[in-house]
Amino acid sequence: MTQDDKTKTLDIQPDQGRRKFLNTAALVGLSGAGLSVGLSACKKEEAAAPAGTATHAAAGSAGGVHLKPGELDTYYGFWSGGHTGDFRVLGLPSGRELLRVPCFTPDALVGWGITNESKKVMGTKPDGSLKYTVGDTHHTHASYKDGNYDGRYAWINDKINSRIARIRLDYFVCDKITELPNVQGFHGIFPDKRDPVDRKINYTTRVFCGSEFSIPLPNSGAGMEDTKKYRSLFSCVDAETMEVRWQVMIDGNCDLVATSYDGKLAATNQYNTEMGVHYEDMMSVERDACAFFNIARIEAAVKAGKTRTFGDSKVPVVDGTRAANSDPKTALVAYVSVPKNPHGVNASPDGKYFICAGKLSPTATVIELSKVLDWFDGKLDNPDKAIVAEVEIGLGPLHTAFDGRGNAYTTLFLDSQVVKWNVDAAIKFHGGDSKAQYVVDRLDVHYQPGHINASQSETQFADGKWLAVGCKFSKDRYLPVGPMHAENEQLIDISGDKMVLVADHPVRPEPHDFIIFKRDLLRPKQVYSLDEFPLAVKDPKESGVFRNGKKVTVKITSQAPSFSLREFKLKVGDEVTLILTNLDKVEDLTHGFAIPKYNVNFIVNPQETASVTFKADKPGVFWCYCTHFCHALHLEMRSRMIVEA
Ligand code: CUK
Ligand code: CUA
Ligand code: CA
Repeated sequence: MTQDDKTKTLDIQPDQGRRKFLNTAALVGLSGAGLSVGLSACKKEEAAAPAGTATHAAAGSAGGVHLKPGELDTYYGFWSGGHTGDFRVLGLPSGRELLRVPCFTPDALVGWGITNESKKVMGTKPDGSLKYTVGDTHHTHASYKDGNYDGRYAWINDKINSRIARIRLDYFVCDKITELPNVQGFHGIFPDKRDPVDRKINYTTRVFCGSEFSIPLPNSGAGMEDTKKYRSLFSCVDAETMEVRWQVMIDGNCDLVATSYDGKLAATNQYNTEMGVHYEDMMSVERDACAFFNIARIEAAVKAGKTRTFGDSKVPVVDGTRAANSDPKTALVAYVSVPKNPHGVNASPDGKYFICAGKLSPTATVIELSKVLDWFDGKLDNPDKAIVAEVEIGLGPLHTAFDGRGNAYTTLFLDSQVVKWNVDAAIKFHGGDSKAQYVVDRLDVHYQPGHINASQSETQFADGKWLAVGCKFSKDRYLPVGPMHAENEQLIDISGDKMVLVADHPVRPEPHDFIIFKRDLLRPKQVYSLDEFPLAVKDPKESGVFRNGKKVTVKITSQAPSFSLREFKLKVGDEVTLILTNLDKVEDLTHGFAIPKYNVNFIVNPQETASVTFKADKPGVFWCYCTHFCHALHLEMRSRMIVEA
């Protein structure tokens, strides 16, 4: 042990006290949630598998996390930003943040929410202002082909205003946002992996969206006290058009979403089958559910017109409630019962199982997908018989990742641990083999982990190298910077039998979910194509001020270190649309365009075009300047906007 490691061990000591304190506090908060059972159960197990205390002293074989200057990461990580409303790109294993892609909320760096192009994607009110300026991103997943990521798109949810955004992965920009009708609290999201009927379609064509909060349908002021009639809809969005194809009305709520590799099933875990409106109502029964959607049957029902609509929405809605789906031969939805207030449903990379984490139950439930299909085929009399394991793993299980070697890794929020457990052994244990040791390892994390994911875990090519854990509390892990703490994304080497904690990465609050995949699955473009932009000013000679009464169009190009117009003249009262094309073709040569006192700033990347519209309401001279350092004469790169009274 080196001196450094000793210090590290000493540093860890005080955290034991904090760990206990927070656990006790959390347990008191949840008294009556049936957790005492879990506590004693876990104590027993700890003797067999003591909590991991490994530090970086015992590195596994996945490789170092410290990259030398100039070295590139071997994995991409896509992270949600939480209520910053963005999508983030990290390099792994270094943990370096490479990019934030603004989606739902304005971003001052690129001018998202300022340019006309971004406002069109975000959505505007009749007066041209943004419809929404807040967002809350939780879950991001990418498009599939042949069971692996194909590098076309990623999608991300906005929980606050129930919007889904698509990110084009050639340019890493958000190109479409759709607001889901008649839902609130859009939370879980997952693309399908192939078509359930047309077997030639072996790639993503649909994205499924769960809605966490139940509301009156339609939510237009009637029936607000009749809470038993509140409903949630499960939505299917077309991956290409981004239009909502159909929705399913269900009993209970949706939380997270998973999809099967054969395209036949999607599922959402439900923590509020009680359909309660207060938290004590939501945790009043011992078992909730995981609802399985039979995609082919739902699409057939939509085609056959067995649908209805709510309010102004034209989206067809099929009936997925329990009462309408008791006959397996015609059912669109199967409700598999799982313990109390589950959180997280994750598909194993072998395509066989979905795993629901218990949250208020110290268990994980393993559901075999072929058996769910058997129920739909009338070969199984009860969908609950698709449960092949339900085993205790620790307190507050939330999300699960996989290593492709048969092991699952589940976050334990209350225990502040990750538990590694073997799925086959859990199935054996559940089947009566009391000697089956399914818990393989436990590791302390810092602290209160939520999401977890492993490299390639959400594909059929899970490679079992890296595990990242999103810890909701960082407490003493970083220099204090006042009351708000960074979140702590921890990196764990899972290439060996024991998990080894190798790095802490601070992140700005507050990401939830993320995915990690090999870098060669993406080939982003470094320069735009002028043809992407209908308004492109393709030649500096096209620049100028074009007047049509009060409507004025200003066309400008940029080529370091100058703008094509050294000055341009406007009159007070003009309604101005300014179009800027960056004609530089050199990689990384970005220009900015700021107009003082007019609240305008945006960037144009190589060969990109962007436009802004504003009213010339102040007379004077305004030095429009380049905000993005581009050249030795960057400071001199300006254009004089002259507004005449
Ligand atoms: S939820 Cu955040 S830790 Cu929105 Cu995915 Cu589980
Ligand atoms: Cu152009 Cu700085
Ligand atoms: Ca419940």
